[in-house]
Amino acid sequence: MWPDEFAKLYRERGYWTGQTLHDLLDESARKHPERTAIVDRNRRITYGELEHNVGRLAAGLDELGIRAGDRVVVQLPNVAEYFDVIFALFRLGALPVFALPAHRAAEIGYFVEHTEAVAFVTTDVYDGFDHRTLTNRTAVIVAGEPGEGQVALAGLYRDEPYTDDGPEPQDLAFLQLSGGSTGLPKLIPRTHDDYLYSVRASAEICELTPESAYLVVLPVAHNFPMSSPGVLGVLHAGGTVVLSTTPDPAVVFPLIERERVTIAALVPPLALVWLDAARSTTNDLSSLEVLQVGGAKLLDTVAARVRPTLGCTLQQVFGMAEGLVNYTRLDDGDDLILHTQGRPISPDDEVRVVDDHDVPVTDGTVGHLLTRGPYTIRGYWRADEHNRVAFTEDGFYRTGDLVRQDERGYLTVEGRAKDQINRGGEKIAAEEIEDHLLTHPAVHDAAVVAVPDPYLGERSCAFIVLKEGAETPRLPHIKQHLRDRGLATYKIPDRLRVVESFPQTGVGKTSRRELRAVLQKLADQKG
Ligand code: AMP
Ligand code: DBH
Repeated sequence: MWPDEFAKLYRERGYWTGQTLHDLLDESARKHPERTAIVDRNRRITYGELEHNVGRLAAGLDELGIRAGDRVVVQLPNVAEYFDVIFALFRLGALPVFALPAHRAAEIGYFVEHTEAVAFVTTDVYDGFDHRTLTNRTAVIVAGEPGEGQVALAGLYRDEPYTDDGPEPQDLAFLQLSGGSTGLPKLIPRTHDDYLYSVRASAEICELTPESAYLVVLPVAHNFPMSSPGVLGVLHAGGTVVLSTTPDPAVVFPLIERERVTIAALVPPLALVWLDAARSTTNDLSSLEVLQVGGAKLLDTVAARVRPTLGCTLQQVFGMAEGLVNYTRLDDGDDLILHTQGRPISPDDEVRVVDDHDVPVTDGTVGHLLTRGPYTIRGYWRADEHNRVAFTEDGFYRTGDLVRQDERGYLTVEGRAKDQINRGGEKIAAEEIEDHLLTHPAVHDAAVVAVPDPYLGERSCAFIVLKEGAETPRLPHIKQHLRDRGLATYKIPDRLRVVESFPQTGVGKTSRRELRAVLQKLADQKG
């Protein structure tokens, strides 16, 4: 949490306004109850209906025994019920823990145990996978057909809404996930006050209005489509959230035409797919005003195709669930929009670009990005040891990104110093995968690095050293071993390479980081 003098400053400057996330919905429902808040593949829901359903569901969740401060792991695809669930939890002051649909038993089990969750809210079968089987360590609430001993979400809506007091604005609102770089995923504690500031300021930067229609194709619980300005920004502005369970242009382009979508958020690989498909589409995409691209570095050559092909403004978004979000502004010139990842939301976002010894570098020089500010966390949830390395003593978050800052304050991402693979916006912590690989009986040692990929930007490559005398396992078996351990599919290494031994990386104790750097070169050479 922020030291008192910072909290005081952020309130004085009007960033923290003393609102909760539930107040955001309340306010919009009061202002325009008849406007459409959510459209999904089955339903259209007005602000008035959403508010009403949230109150009724909060009453049912309260009856189940869910209390303020309790953690509830939420894993839902892009469906309207997601909004009932998260706002009902906000209403109670219970904390959603935002899992992604791609997560499997390894991740969900960890979230449930680490957060001591009182419930897991999920779907029945989605994308061919049965989510009801992911954990039996807590109460399972299913949006759909529940399994034995599980609770149907649909049965939890009471006639009368919940009326007790809600949480305080300075309270934690939820736990968001970090892509991370160490063994186990870290959880990011965000307060109502700090998150709402980033949402309101983002809605303004992106010029959202009640006429805005925002298309969600990325997983709705991810921090980018949630808050930059995301679904919360749209609900704050009184616009319409249009949910799609697929990013496929064959489905989504007709949806853009039908709903007159004005703004959409993509990761770079999807931007490429859309740009290619747009050349031959018969759909009318002329309602699109802004295409946001973020989550991973967008190539200049792809950036340059957005306006000519889609006829809309590109907005680059460089953000992180830990806080800091940078945007190119809609009226910036092409020099900024095509070649930078934007500048911070807030005049009080403090950005430091430093060398390996934390000494600031001069403008235009590449260095490590450190940041602190009114919506950037001061520590991960229950992770004291990790926090000592992930934050400076004076509270700056070490992003692990290598950036350049120009004299106007705009940032360009030049690389990364953290042990992470950014697979088209999906982050993979090298150490987490290595730890899983080491559980295979034939594996003596493992190191996971990124390899360049023309479509995803990066893919993952695992180098393994076999145990002496171990029979060489077939590589598909090793991948299967990781799947059997319940690892999300995007974390399964794209490539596996068996090597005799790992290179020596200097004197004394082998540094994992140096080792990965050496293997990275090997991977780059051989492609
Ligand atoms: P996370 O901390 O898991 O929320 O992931 C945030 C990270 O994603 C950042 O620290 C960057 O490494 C990466 N990232 C997000 N947006 C961009 C972008 N526009 N360009 C390059 N990297 C990005
Ligand atoms: O990658 C991210 O985590 C991200 C990207 C853009 C993010 O959290 C955000 C905007 O808010």
